[in-house]
Amino acid sequence: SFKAGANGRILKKHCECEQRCLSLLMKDVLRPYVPGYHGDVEKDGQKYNQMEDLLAEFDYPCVMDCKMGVRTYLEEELTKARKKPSPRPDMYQKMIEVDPAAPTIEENDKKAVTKPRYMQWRETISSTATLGFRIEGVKKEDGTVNRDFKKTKTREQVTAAFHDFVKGNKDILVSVFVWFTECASVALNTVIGSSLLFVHDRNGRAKVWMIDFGKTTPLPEGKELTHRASWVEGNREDGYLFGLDSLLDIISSMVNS
Ligand code: 4IP
Ligand code: ADP
Ligand code: MN
Repeated sequence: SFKAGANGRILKKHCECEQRCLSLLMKDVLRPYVPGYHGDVEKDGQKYNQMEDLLAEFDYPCVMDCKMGVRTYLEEELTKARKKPSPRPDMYQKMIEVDPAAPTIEENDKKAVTKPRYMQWRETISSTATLGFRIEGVKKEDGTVNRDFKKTKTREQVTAAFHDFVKGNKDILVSVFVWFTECASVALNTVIGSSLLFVHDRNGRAKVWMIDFGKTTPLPEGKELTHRASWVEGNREDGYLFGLDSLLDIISSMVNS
């Protein structure tokens, strides 16, 4: 869903929700921590959001994508799946590739699962449900990609993956994070499926950005989230700060050991 754009920009398949969010973020205190947004463009009949290529300033970058939060799907998707379940054979296939014993008898009969069922299963086999974030993928400086983190679940497994990513250079991990916790703009949205993108390179440059706002939605007027409270259906909590807390805790123990 990405395309190279002009002058150090990239094009991501257009999404109304992400456009709204990126536009607001351009006027927000979080502005330095998100890709610069340059409006939408149309190319070959497809609409795109145009944004800053975060890797442009790096020399042979290593990249890690951590998906934040305890929940990775919208409450609306849950409501929809309940009212009018749409079977997802593709998600059933992805499920049995990881664990043939995961589907229920009924799911095996249908060779399909619902989206929330698949997403919840992904949350519990990874660190999402317990730590409030998970590693989605890592790209090394030689361009090789590792997306084999679906069962990276325990604090020890996550720490080992971080270690491997920074290759022992712990300084890389320190450069971040004071900004986020007190940020009102976060309080006013449910942030689902958004990632932190960690980047470092051979010159020792290191940075972290927030990306992927395709499922970040405004709260009803007057409602605010803690981003730390447990999610129960209807309260819209996302566990974003719960995840950030545990991520910071893991990083601090790595830095101090
Ligand atoms: C994917 O599952 C990811 O969760 C996608 O989120 C999600 O897209 C897909 O849902 C789901 O199939 P795997 O990572 O296990 O393959 P992301 O793109 O952020 O990684 P959404 O649209 O929910 O963000 P579908 O419904 O698009 O297939
Ligand atoms: P999707 O909504 O399809 O999941 P994301 O926004 O999460 O897409 O981006 C997918 C991947 O693309 C990220 O893990 C990251 O490696 C890369 N990426 C996303 N945005 C940028 C950007 N602005 N600059 C450079 N790389 C990016
Ligand atoms: Mn996404």
